[in-house]
Amino acid sequence: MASAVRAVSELVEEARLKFVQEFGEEPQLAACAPGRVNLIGEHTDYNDGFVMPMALPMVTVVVGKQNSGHDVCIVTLNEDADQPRRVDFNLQTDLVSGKPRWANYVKGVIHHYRAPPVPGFRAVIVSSVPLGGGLSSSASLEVAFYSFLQQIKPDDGNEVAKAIACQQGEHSHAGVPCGIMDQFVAVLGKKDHALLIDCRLSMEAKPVPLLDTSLVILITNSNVKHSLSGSEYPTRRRQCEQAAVSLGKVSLREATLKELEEAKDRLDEVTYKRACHVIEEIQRTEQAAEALKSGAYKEVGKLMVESHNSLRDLYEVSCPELDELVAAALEVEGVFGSRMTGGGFGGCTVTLLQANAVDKTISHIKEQYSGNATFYITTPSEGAQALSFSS
Ligand code: GAF
Repeated sequence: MASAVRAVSELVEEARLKFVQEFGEEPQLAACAPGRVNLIGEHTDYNDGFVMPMALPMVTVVVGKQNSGHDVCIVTLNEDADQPRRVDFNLQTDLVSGKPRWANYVKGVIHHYRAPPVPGFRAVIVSSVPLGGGLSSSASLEVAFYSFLQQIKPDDGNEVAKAIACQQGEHSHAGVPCGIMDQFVAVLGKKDHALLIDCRLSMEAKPVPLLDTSLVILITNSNVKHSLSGSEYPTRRRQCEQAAVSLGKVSLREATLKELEEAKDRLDEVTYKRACHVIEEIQRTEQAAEALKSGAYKEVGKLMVESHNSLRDLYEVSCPELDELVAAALEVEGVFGSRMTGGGFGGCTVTLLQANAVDKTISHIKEQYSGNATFYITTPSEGAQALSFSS
Protein backbone atom coordinates (compact mmCIF):
# COMPACT_ATOMS: atom_id res chain seq x y z
CA MET A 1 0.00 0.00 0.00
CA ALA A 2 1.12 3.53 -0.77
CA SER A 3 1.35 6.02 2.13
CA ALA A 4 -1.35 8.68 2.39
CA VAL A 5 -0.24 12.31 2.12
CA ARG A 6 -1.40 14.49 5.02
CA ALA A 7 -3.80 17.30 4.11
CA VAL A 8 -2.38 20.83 4.29
CA SER A 9 -5.25 21.90 6.58
CA GLU A 10 -4.24 19.16 9.04
CA LEU A 11 -0.62 20.37 9.05
CA VAL A 12 -1.75 23.99 9.59
CA GLU A 13 -3.89 22.95 12.54
CA GLU A 14 -1.07 20.93 14.09
CA ALA A 15 1.30 23.91 13.74
CA ARG A 16 -1.31 26.33 15.07
CA LEU A 17 -1.89 24.24 18.19
CA LYS A 18 1.86 24.01 18.81
CA PHE A 19 2.20 27.77 18.39
CA VAL A 20 -0.53 28.38 20.97
CA GLN A 21 1.09 25.87 23.34
CA GLU A 22 4.57 27.41 22.98
CA PHE A 23 3.75 31.10 22.84
CA GLY A 24 0.35 31.41 24.52
CA GLU A 25 -1.31 33.25 21.62
CA GLU A 26 -2.71 32.55 18.16
CA PRO A 27 -0.45 32.72 15.09
CA GLN A 28 -1.62 35.24 12.49
CA LEU A 29 0.15 34.19 9.30
CA ALA A 30 0.71 30.92 7.48
CA ALA A 31 2.36 29.77 4.25
CA CYS A 32 3.39 26.52 2.62
CA ALA A 33 5.68 25.27 -0.14
CA PRO A 34 5.95 21.83 -1.72
CA GLY A 35 8.71 19.27 -2.11
CA ARG A 36 9.41 18.07 -5.63
CA VAL A 37 10.12 14.99 -7.66
CA ASN A 38 12.26 15.32 -10.75
CA LEU A 39 10.97 13.22 -13.66
CA ILE A 40 14.17 13.62 -15.68
CA GLY A 41 17.09 16.04 -16.06
CA GLU A 42 19.39 15.12 -13.18
CA HIS A 43 22.50 17.12 -12.33
CA THR A 44 21.80 19.34 -15.33
CA ASP A 45 20.51 22.48 -13.56
CA TYR A 46 23.94 23.74 -12.49
CA ASN A 47 25.15 23.11 -16.04
CA ASP A 48 22.56 25.57 -17.47
CA GLY A 49 20.59 22.59 -18.82
CA PHE A 50 16.98 21.40 -18.78
CA VAL A 51 15.20 19.74 -15.87
CA MET A 52 11.62 18.44 -15.66
CA PRO A 53 10.38 18.30 -12.07
CA MET A 54 6.89 18.62 -10.63
CA ALA A 55 5.76 19.98 -7.28
CA LEU A 56 4.42 17.40 -4.81
CA PRO A 57 1.34 17.43 -2.61
CA MET A 58 3.74 17.05 0.34
CA VAL A 59 4.52 20.48 1.80
CA THR A 60 6.28 22.37 4.55
CA VAL A 61 3.96 24.68 6.50
CA VAL A 62 5.09 27.71 8.51
CA VAL A 63 2.74 29.52 10.87
CA GLY A 64 3.71 32.52 12.96
CA LYS A 65 3.40 36.06 14.11
CA GLN A 66 5.56 39.19 13.92
CA ASN A 67 7.30 40.45 17.09
CA SER A 68 8.41 43.88 18.07
CA GLY A 69 12.21 43.94 18.11
CA HIS A 70 14.75 41.75 16.37
CA ASP A 71 14.36 38.41 18.11
CA VAL A 72 13.34 35.24 16.35
CA CYS A 73 12.10 32.02 17.91
CA ILE A 74 11.26 29.02 15.73
CA VAL A 75 9.99 25.61 16.80
CA THR A 76 9.92 22.66 14.41
CA LEU A 77 7.61 19.69 14.72
CA ASN A 78 9.73 17.71 12.24
CA GLU A 79 11.34 14.52 13.42
CA ASP A 80 15.06 15.17 13.33
CA ALA A 81 16.25 13.18 16.26
CA ASP A 82 19.75 14.53 16.88
CA GLN A 83 18.83 18.17 16.66
CA PRO A 84 17.08 20.56 19.06
CA ARG A 85 13.61 21.44 17.85
CA ARG A 86 13.72 25.04 19.02
CA VAL A 87 16.03 27.85 17.98
CA ASP A 88 16.34 31.44 19.27
CA PHE A 89 18.45 34.07 17.57
CA ASN A 90 18.78 37.80 17.14
CA LEU A 91 18.45 39.10 13.60
CA GLN A 92 21.07 41.79 14.09
CA THR A 93 23.74 39.80 15.87
CA ASP A 94 23.15 36.11 15.25
CA LEU A 95 22.22 35.57 11.61
CA VAL A 96 25.05 33.09 11.10
CA SER A 97 25.20 29.35 10.47
CA GLY A 98 25.33 27.10 13.51
CA LYS A 99 23.24 24.52 15.26
CA PRO A 100 20.63 23.18 14.85
CA ARG A 101 21.37 22.58 11.18
CA TRP A 102 17.75 22.89 10.02
CA ALA A 103 17.74 26.52 11.17
CA ASN A 104 20.54 27.37 8.72
CA TYR A 105 18.08 27.04 5.83
CA VAL A 106 15.84 29.61 7.52
CA LYS A 107 18.72 31.95 8.38
CA GLY A 108 19.93 31.83 4.78
CA VAL A 109 16.48 32.84 3.53
CA ILE A 110 16.26 35.73 6.00
CA HIS A 111 19.75 36.88 4.97
CA HIS A 112 18.77 36.94 1.28
CA TYR A 113 15.22 38.20 1.75
CA ARG A 114 14.56 40.78 -0.93
CA ALA A 115 12.83 43.41 1.24
CA PRO A 116 15.21 43.80 4.21
CA PRO A 117 15.30 44.32 7.10
CA VAL A 118 13.10 41.47 8.35
CA PRO A 119 11.40 42.22 11.71
CA GLY A 120 11.46 39.74 14.61
CA PHE A 121 8.92 36.91 14.65
CA ARG A 122 7.88 33.62 16.22
CA ALA A 123 7.06 30.64 14.06
CA VAL A 124 6.29 26.92 14.05
CA ILE A 125 7.26 24.60 11.19
CA VAL A 126 5.77 21.26 10.23
CA SER A 127 6.32 19.24 7.06
CA SER A 128 4.95 16.24 5.23
CA VAL A 129 7.97 16.09 2.89
CA PRO A 130 10.15 13.13 3.97
CA LEU A 131 13.30 14.65 5.47
CA GLY A 132 16.51 13.93 3.59
CA GLY A 133 14.63 11.64 1.19
CA GLY A 134 15.69 13.32 -2.04
CA LEU A 135 12.32 15.06 -2.43
CA SER A 136 13.78 18.43 -1.56
CA SER A 137 12.58 18.98 1.96
CA SER A 138 15.19 21.76 2.22
CA ALA A 139 13.95 23.85 -0.70
CA SER A 140 10.42 23.35 0.54
CA LEU A 141 11.45 24.73 3.95
CA GLU A 142 13.30 27.68 2.38
CA VAL A 143 10.48 28.64 0.05
CA ALA A 144 7.80 28.16 2.73
CA PHE A 145 9.78 30.48 4.98
CA TYR A 146 10.30 33.06 2.26
CA SER A 147 6.54 32.98 1.58
CA PHE A 148 5.88 33.48 5.29
CA LEU A 149 8.22 36.50 5.35
CA GLN A 150 6.41 37.96 2.32
CA GLN A 151 3.30 38.15 4.48
CA ILE A 152 5.11 39.96 7.28
CA LYS A 153 6.83 42.38 4.92
CA PRO A 154 6.01 42.06 1.18
CA ASP A 155 8.77 42.16 -1.42
CA ASP A 156 8.15 43.02 -5.10
CA GLY A 157 6.62 39.57 -5.78
CA ASN A 158 9.15 38.54 -8.45
CA GLU A 159 8.91 34.75 -8.27
CA VAL A 160 12.12 33.82 -10.10
CA ALA A 161 14.05 36.24 -7.88
CA LYS A 162 12.40 34.58 -4.86
CA ALA A 163 13.64 31.14 -5.97
CA ILE A 164 17.14 32.53 -6.53
CA ALA A 165 17.17 34.19 -3.09
CA CYS A 166 16.28 30.85 -1.47
CA GLN A 167 19.01 29.09 -3.47
CA GLN A 168 21.53 31.74 -2.36
CA GLY A 169 20.44 31.18 1.24
CA GLU A 170 21.19 27.46 0.90
CA HIS A 171 24.62 28.25 -0.56
CA SER A 172 25.58 30.81 2.07
CA HIS A 173 24.10 29.37 5.27
CA ALA A 174 23.69 25.60 4.68
CA GLY A 175 26.89 25.33 2.64
CA VAL A 176 25.23 23.32 -0.14
CA PRO A 177 26.11 24.60 -3.66
CA CYS A 178 22.77 23.43 -5.11
CA GLY A 179 21.35 24.31 -8.52
CA ILE A 180 18.07 26.19 -8.97
CA MET A 181 15.67 23.34 -9.80
CA ASP A 182 14.27 22.62 -6.34
CA GLN A 183 13.59 26.21 -5.28
CA PHE A 184 12.20 27.08 -8.70
CA VAL A 185 9.60 24.34 -8.71
CA ALA A 186 8.78 24.93 -5.03
CA VAL A 187 7.85 28.51 -6.00
CA LEU A 188 6.40 28.02 -9.48
CA GLY A 189 5.05 24.46 -9.48
CA LYS A 190 1.77 24.07 -11.37
CA LYS A 191 -1.13 21.75 -10.54
CA ASP A 192 -1.50 18.89 -13.05
CA HIS A 193 1.76 19.80 -14.80
CA ALA A 194 5.44 19.05 -14.74
CA LEU A 195 7.71 22.00 -15.64
CA LEU A 196 10.32 21.87 -18.35
CA ILE A 197 12.76 24.43 -16.93
CA ASP A 198 15.59 25.92 -18.93
CA CYS A 199 18.16 26.68 -16.23
CA ARG A 200 20.08 29.27 -18.24
CA LEU A 201 19.94 32.82 -16.90
CA SER A 202 16.63 33.51 -18.67
CA MET A 203 15.01 30.70 -16.61
CA GLU A 204 12.05 29.94 -18.87
CA ALA A 205 9.65 27.26 -17.72
CA LYS A 206 7.14 25.48 -19.95
CA PRO A 207 4.29 23.56 -18.31
CA VAL A 208 3.96 19.96 -19.52
CA PRO A 209 0.43 18.60 -18.86
CA LEU A 210 0.10 15.42 -16.79
CA LEU A 211 -3.65 14.96 -16.84
CA ASP A 212 -4.00 11.39 -18.10
CA THR A 213 -5.60 9.43 -15.27
CA SER A 214 -4.43 6.11 -16.73
CA LEU A 215 -0.86 7.20 -15.94
CA VAL A 216 0.61 7.13 -12.42
CA ILE A 217 3.77 8.61 -10.95
CA LEU A 218 4.99 6.40 -8.14
CA ILE A 219 7.71 7.53 -5.76
CA THR A 220 9.59 4.82 -3.90
CA ASN A 221 11.68 5.89 -0.94
CA SER A 222 14.67 3.60 -0.42
CA ASN A 223 14.85 4.96 3.16
CA VAL A 224 18.63 5.02 2.91
CA LYS A 225 20.91 8.01 2.70
CA HIS A 226 24.62 7.38 2.28
CA SER A 227 27.04 9.80 3.88
CA LEU A 228 28.60 10.51 0.47
CA SER A 229 25.57 12.56 -0.54
CA GLY A 230 26.96 15.74 1.05
CA SER A 231 30.54 15.68 -0.17
CA GLU A 232 30.05 14.26 -3.66
CA TYR A 233 27.67 16.98 -4.88
CA PRO A 234 30.23 19.84 -4.82
CA THR A 235 32.77 17.46 -6.38
CA ARG A 236 30.41 16.78 -9.31
CA ARG A 237 29.82 20.51 -9.78
CA ARG A 238 33.56 21.15 -9.91
CA GLN A 239 34.13 18.31 -12.37
CA CYS A 240 31.48 19.76 -14.69
CA GLU A 241 32.99 23.24 -14.48
CA GLN A 242 36.42 21.80 -15.31
CA ALA A 243 34.95 19.87 -18.24
CA ALA A 244 33.33 23.04 -19.60
CA VAL A 245 36.63 24.96 -19.31
CA SER A 246 38.48 22.14 -21.09
CA LEU A 247 35.95 22.31 -23.91
CA GLY A 248 36.24 26.11 -24.08
CA LYS A 249 32.60 26.60 -23.04
CA VAL A 250 30.85 28.75 -20.46
CA SER A 251 28.89 25.68 -19.37
CA LEU A 252 28.26 22.12 -20.55
CA ARG A 253 24.92 23.32 -21.97
CA GLU A 254 26.90 24.91 -24.80
CA ALA A 255 28.85 21.71 -25.60
CA THR A 256 27.90 19.00 -28.11
CA LEU A 257 28.67 15.29 -28.00
CA LYS A 258 30.75 15.72 -31.15
CA GLU A 259 32.92 18.34 -29.42
CA LEU A 260 33.25 16.06 -26.40
CA GLU A 261 34.37 13.14 -28.59
CA GLU A 262 36.92 15.37 -30.35
CA ALA A 263 38.33 16.44 -26.99
CA LYS A 264 38.30 12.91 -25.50
CA ASP A 265 42.08 12.43 -25.67
CA ARG A 266 42.67 15.65 -23.72
CA LEU A 267 40.25 14.76 -20.91
CA ASP A 268 40.77 12.33 -18.08
CA GLU A 269 38.26 9.47 -17.94
CA VAL A 270 36.24 10.84 -15.04
CA THR A 271 35.84 14.30 -16.59
CA TYR A 272 34.79 12.69 -19.87
CA LYS A 273 32.18 10.51 -18.17
CA ARG A 274 30.68 13.40 -16.18
CA ALA A 275 30.45 15.62 -19.26
CA CYS A 276 28.97 12.81 -21.33
CA HIS A 277 26.18 12.27 -18.77
CA VAL A 278 25.31 15.97 -18.64
CA ILE A 279 25.28 16.56 -22.41
CA GLU A 280 23.16 13.46 -23.07
CA GLU A 281 20.86 14.09 -20.10
CA ILE A 282 20.06 17.59 -21.35
CA GLN A 283 19.03 16.10 -24.71
CA ARG A 284 17.03 13.33 -23.03
CA THR A 285 15.10 15.85 -20.95
CA GLU A 286 13.95 17.88 -23.96
CA GLN A 287 13.01 14.64 -25.76
CA ALA A 288 11.11 13.36 -22.71
CA ALA A 289 9.06 16.57 -22.50
CA GLU A 290 8.04 16.19 -26.15
CA ALA A 291 7.22 12.51 -25.68
CA LEU A 292 5.16 13.22 -22.55
CA LYS A 293 3.16 15.91 -24.35
CA SER A 294 2.26 13.51 -27.14
CA GLY A 295 1.39 10.64 -24.77
CA ALA A 296 4.38 8.52 -25.92
CA TYR A 297 4.85 7.01 -22.45
CA LYS A 298 6.99 4.11 -23.62
CA GLU A 299 9.45 6.62 -25.05
CA VAL A 300 9.43 8.66 -21.81
CA GLY A 301 10.05 5.45 -19.87
CA LYS A 302 12.94 4.46 -22.11
CA LEU A 303 14.55 7.88 -21.59
CA MET A 304 14.07 7.57 -17.81
CA VAL A 305 15.87 4.23 -17.80
CA GLU A 306 18.71 5.66 -19.90
CA SER A 307 18.90 8.53 -17.43
CA HIS A 308 19.19 6.12 -14.51
CA ASN A 309 21.86 4.02 -16.20
CA SER A 310 23.84 7.13 -17.01
CA LEU A 311 23.60 8.41 -13.42
CA ARG A 312 24.79 4.99 -12.25
CA ASP A 313 27.61 4.41 -14.75
CA LEU A 314 28.79 7.84 -15.93
CA TYR A 315 27.86 10.26 -13.19
CA GLU A 316 28.27 7.66 -10.42
CA VAL A 317 25.67 9.04 -8.03
CA SER A 318 23.39 6.02 -7.69
CA CYS A 319 23.77 3.29 -5.04
CA PRO A 320 22.87 -0.42 -4.81
CA GLU A 321 19.53 0.29 -3.12
CA LEU A 322 18.35 2.68 -5.86
CA ASP A 323 19.56 0.27 -8.55
CA GLU A 324 17.63 -2.56 -6.89
CA LEU A 325 14.42 -0.50 -6.75
CA VAL A 326 14.69 0.50 -10.41
CA ALA A 327 15.46 -3.05 -11.54
CA ALA A 328 12.50 -4.44 -9.56
CA ALA A 329 10.08 -1.84 -10.96
CA LEU A 330 11.16 -2.55 -14.53
CA GLU A 331 10.28 -6.24 -14.12
CA VAL A 332 6.57 -5.45 -13.86
CA GLU A 333 4.32 -5.29 -16.90
CA GLY A 334 2.70 -1.88 -17.20
CA VAL A 335 5.77 0.01 -15.95
CA PHE A 336 7.05 2.45 -18.58
CA GLY A 337 10.23 3.56 -16.85
CA SER A 338 11.94 4.12 -13.52
CA ARG A 339 14.97 6.05 -12.30
CA MET A 340 16.62 7.54 -9.25
CA THR A 341 15.52 11.11 -8.61
CA GLY A 342 17.37 13.99 -6.94
CA GLY A 343 21.01 14.27 -5.98
CA GLY A 344 21.56 10.51 -5.46
CA PHE A 345 23.38 8.24 -2.95
CA GLY A 346 20.01 7.22 -1.51
CA GLY A 347 16.59 8.83 -1.35
CA CYS A 348 13.92 7.98 -3.88
CA THR A 349 13.16 6.54 -7.29
CA VAL A 350 10.41 7.79 -9.58
CA THR A 351 8.45 5.32 -11.69
CA LEU A 352 6.06 6.03 -14.54
CA LEU A 353 3.43 3.33 -14.92
CA GLN A 354 -0.09 2.41 -15.92
CA ALA A 355 -2.66 2.99 -13.19
CA ASN A 356 -3.75 -0.65 -13.30
CA ALA A 357 -0.20 -1.82 -12.59
CA VAL A 358 0.26 0.07 -9.30
CA ASP A 359 -0.63 -2.67 -6.82
CA LYS A 360 1.42 -5.41 -8.44
CA THR A 361 4.38 -2.99 -8.86
CA ILE A 362 4.37 -2.10 -5.18
CA SER A 363 4.07 -5.77 -4.15
CA HIS A 364 6.86 -6.80 -6.49
CA ILE A 365 9.24 -4.05 -5.33
CA LYS A 366 8.51 -4.98 -1.70
CA GLU A 367 9.36 -8.60 -2.42
CA GLN A 368 12.56 -7.81 -4.29
CA TYR A 369 14.00 -4.92 -2.26
CA SER A 370 16.46 -5.88 0.45
CA GLY A 371 15.51 -2.83 2.53
CA ASN A 372 12.25 -1.34 3.74
CA ALA A 373 10.73 0.93 1.09
CA THR A 374 7.93 3.50 1.40
CA PHE A 375 5.63 4.31 -1.53
CA TYR A 376 3.79 7.47 -2.56
CA ILE A 377 1.41 7.82 -5.49
CA THR A 378 1.65 11.42 -6.43
CA THR A 379 0.12 14.12 -8.60
CA PRO A 380 1.62 17.46 -9.70
CA SER A 381 0.65 20.24 -7.30
CA GLU A 382 0.87 24.02 -6.93
CA GLY A 383 3.95 25.91 -5.82
CA ALA A 384 4.17 28.00 -2.64
CA GLN A 385 1.03 29.60 -1.24
CA ALA A 386 -0.11 31.91 1.52
CA LEU A 387 -2.62 30.12 3.76
CA SER A 388 -5.38 31.18 6.08
CA PHE A 389 -6.61 29.62 9.32
CA SER A 390 -9.99 27.99 9.14
CA SER A 391 -12.26 29.31 11.91
C1 GAF B 1 19.84 18.42 -5.68
C2 GAF B 1 20.09 19.89 -5.97
F1 GAF B 1 19.59 20.68 -4.97
C3 GAF B 1 19.44 20.30 -7.31
O1 GAF B 1 19.77 21.62 -7.62
C4 GAF B 1 19.89 19.36 -8.43
O2 GAF B 1 21.21 19.63 -8.83
C5 GAF B 1 19.73 17.89 -8.02
O3 GAF B 1 20.33 17.62 -6.76
C6 GAF B 1 20.31 16.95 -9.04
O4 GAF B 1 19.63 17.04 -10.24
O5 GAF B 1 18.46 18.20 -5.47
